[in-house]
Amino acid sequence: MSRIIVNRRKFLTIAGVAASAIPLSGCDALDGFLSGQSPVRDFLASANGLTYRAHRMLIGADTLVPEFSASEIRQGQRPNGSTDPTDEAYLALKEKTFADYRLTVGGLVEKPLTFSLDELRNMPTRTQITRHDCVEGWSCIAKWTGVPLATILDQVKVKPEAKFVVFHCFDTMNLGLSGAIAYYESIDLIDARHPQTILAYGNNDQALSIANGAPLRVRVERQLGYKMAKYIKGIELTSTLAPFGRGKGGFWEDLGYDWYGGI
Ligand SMILES: Nc1nc2c(c(=O)[nH]1)N[C@H]1C(S)=C(S)[C@@H](COP(=O)(O)O)O[C@H]1N2
Ligand SMILES: [Mo]
Repeated sequence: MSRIIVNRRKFLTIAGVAASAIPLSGCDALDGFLSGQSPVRDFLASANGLTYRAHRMLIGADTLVPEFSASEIRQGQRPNGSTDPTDEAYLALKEKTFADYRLTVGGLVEKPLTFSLDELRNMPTRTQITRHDCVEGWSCIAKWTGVPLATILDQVKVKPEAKFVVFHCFDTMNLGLSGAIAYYESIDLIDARHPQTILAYGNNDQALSIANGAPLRVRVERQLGYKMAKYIKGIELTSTLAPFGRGKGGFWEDLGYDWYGGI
């Protein structure tokens, strides 16, 4: 396989070399971020930020992850995390097989919009067979079908001050400490506009199952599984992650995971 698989530790070593060899100002993709608000600069100065920066320098903004052939799909996508949300709003939609589902897209956009599942299915489609890597140590190759997130972003017209896409989910997690907390995630606009970043409604030639995130989940193929929000209720464009959850950009990030879960 031609893909260079670099584990995170090794990557940080390479990152160190790259960081000394390549002046940061030489990276166009990051210029917008560096000139932006200080939380972004603070993040870039952190260890997690180093991984992010290194990824962005070593791997082009549009570099694709490998795609596989159908014969390499060995099993159904292994469900993980929430697999059967019991939240009221979700159950109401599920009862009508998601006929009333509307994806809301708002925040720093010129044209907030909602989309029904039929509308999403009638938009340009992308199908890809990719490998999902969960931080817990398992991988799974599966076929995903959906609409490129970039297509949605173009329709709502993202304002120039937006830096991140936040995914709000229906499911709440109950780890027993602070009660129910809604799952959420966030990615930057580079990953959001990456050609393989899709809002998936199909998996292995079937409608996306409830266990795998029905009716809509995101695929962010260059990052780890926890970044790929399932049960998406809404999408919000924002310039800062501070107002969401505990401010770290995601449910697991608030509990200590890296915001940039690069593989
Ligand atoms: N809304 C929501 N999204 C989620 C999770 C979750 O619990 N809730 N778990 C994450 C984790 S850790 C993984 S590995 C993948 C699992 O996706 P799958 O069930 O389709 O394998 O979803 C991610 N997205
Ligand atoms: Mo995961």
